[in-house]
Amino acid sequence: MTITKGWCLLVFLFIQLVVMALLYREGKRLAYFFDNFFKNGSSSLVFPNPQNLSLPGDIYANLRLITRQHCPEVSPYIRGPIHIQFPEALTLEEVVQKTPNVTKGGRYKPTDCESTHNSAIIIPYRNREQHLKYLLYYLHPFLQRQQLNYGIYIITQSGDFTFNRGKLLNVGFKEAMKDEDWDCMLFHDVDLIPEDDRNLYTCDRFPKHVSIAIDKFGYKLPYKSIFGGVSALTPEHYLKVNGFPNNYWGWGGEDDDFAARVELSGMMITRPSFRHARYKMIRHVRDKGNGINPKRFNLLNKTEETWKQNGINSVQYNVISKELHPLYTNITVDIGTDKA
Ligand code: BGN
Repeated sequence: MTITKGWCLLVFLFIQLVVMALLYREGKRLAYFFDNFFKNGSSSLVFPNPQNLSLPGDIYANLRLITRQHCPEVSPYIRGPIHIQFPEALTLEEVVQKTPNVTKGGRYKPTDCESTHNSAIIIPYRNREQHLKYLLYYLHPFLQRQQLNYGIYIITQSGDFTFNRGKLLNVGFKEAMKDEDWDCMLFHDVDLIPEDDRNLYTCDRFPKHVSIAIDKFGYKLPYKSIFGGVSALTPEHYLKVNGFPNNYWGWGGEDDDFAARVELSGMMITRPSFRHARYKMIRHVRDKGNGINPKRFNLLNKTEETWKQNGINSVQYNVISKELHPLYTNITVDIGTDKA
């Protein structure tokens, strides 16, 4: 009896010793694991392929697979200035070949970490194949080096009626938001190629004017309140300004109206660094079907009275097709004419 009690005590003490030794040895690794787990939160839980798990092997390797790290605040792939050229012989098929990792519809997610940014690029479009080819060629690697989750949407105006950039952007916003919970929308002209990947395609606290230094304008703002080219807004910003006006047919003014809406809704426009937000504009003659809009001055005079009724809350259109191309999603849309 006494011997049994003594043995029990001895075994108990031995087990305690082993547990303490294990805890001491493993403590740091456990602390590191839980630290990361709580920092990353449950949103970074991923479900790995069971075949990759080594059971009953190293529990830490398995835990690392399950809790994927968030991408770092500053991407290690950012390089700075990009040398832009427009090789005439380049074809869209070659651009597709040179752009691996993009999934159908022009989507991408970093493979080595969990991105905290979901950016949709919305490009109003009609008959600009050459420009689109160059933009895709430079934009995909640019966005991937920034470690973003992203999708590229081309919003194509059907028919021959005068182009309407603002209305197409409203369509782009609505249609892209049906696909995914994007947290930043980049409204992007097809002829602007970013020249430096430190120009982050993410959103700020207020609407951001991004294309502030364009070669065509000597890398300076042509006027202080300009808001055209490339802008970045969260869905909340976009709804707050009621999107773009739907009734600017032809070139000019819709971006100035958009800038006025930012002010009228009590926000301000932010701008990135002039050193980073540099663009090359692809030279072209003015398109047929996008003549200067003579009504733009009159329309701009009325923004204050009209902005709350005319915008994302009143846009009407018919989607003709939605095609998932290898490098972009193309939404072709009938947006009517200025009569209807
Ligand atoms: C402005 C246009 C913008 C255009 C920029 C840059 C107008 C409205 C009359 C004040 N605005 O003059 O739409 O983005 O030039 O090209 O024409």
